[in-house]
Amino acid sequence: FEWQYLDLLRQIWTTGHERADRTGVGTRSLFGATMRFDLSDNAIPLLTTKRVYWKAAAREMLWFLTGDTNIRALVAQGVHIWTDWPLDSYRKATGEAIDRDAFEARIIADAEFAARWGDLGPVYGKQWVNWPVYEPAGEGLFRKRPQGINQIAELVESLRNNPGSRRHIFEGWNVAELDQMALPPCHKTYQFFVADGKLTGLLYQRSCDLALGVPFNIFSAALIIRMLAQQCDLQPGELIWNGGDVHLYLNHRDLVETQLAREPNGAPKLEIANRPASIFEYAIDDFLVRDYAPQPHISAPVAV
Ligand code: THF
Repeated sequence: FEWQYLDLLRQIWTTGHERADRTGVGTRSLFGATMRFDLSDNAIPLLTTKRVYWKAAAREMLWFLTGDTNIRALVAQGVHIWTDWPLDSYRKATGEAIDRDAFEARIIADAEFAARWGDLGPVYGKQWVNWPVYEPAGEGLFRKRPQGINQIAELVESLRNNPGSRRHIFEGWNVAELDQMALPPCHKTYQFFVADGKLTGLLYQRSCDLALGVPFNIFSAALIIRMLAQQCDLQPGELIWNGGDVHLYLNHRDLVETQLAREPNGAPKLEIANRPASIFEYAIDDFLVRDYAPQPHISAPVAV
């Protein structure tokens, strides 16, 4: 499976369109790419040509499913992948030259500070499990219903009761709320397909940081397919990953060159050790990765 990723890495690094991007770092980009990963026999798309911290990705997925959008719960579990965005807004708003560790320490120690500075706005989790709904309140006014739509709960129901449906979708791109989000969703649309007792998932990702984000995103997408399959008594089928703007940041040169000099080794497996009563009750210890002997981690800066 991993050659698909490495081929895309090489292709974009050697032939991508070089352009200035929102972050000011500069990228090489390709528009439109597909990778397919077979998930049968517990196979999981976890890269072996560098260590990927899959537990951070799994914790992030569980955090999405709680509907939480504040980084506090992630930081408390040692997951730092969302810290840079709130940190950046805090620095810009206050002019304070606080470092990342000190910022995270305050997020943990001070609930009020976390509420003020740690929230990403109505990002993934909020839209997935509590998509806002407005109801008429008379005189042409509308009010927000206390509880929005839980797309994930509805998806589980539709997979169980109407497997042949062409509407097995959950969506993060709430057009009306994009301006309140720290970052509009990158992995924005998930669609599912049931055939021969197998569940296949397709992810459409509009913006793809191939070196840093995508290794997390493909693992997470495979994980939610596995969780949904288990909850719906289906076998895992495939993950189809569709990227829109797939790019490499110019400051990821060392990572790209190091990784392209390596070859994949082994085929990691994911076991799910428990079957909780619902999709919302998984815990990190339910996930066991086997046969994972990756080559060393390659660090690279994240563009904010
Ligand atoms: N913005 C950018 N520029 N890249 C992204 O990958 C990205 N994401 C999310 C939102 N915006 C993004 C955040 N997800 C890492 C991994 C995933 C992220 C953000 C950062 C990262 O830095 N990974 C490092 C270190 C991991 C660790 O310390 O645990 C790595 O080497 O994998 C894509 O969804």
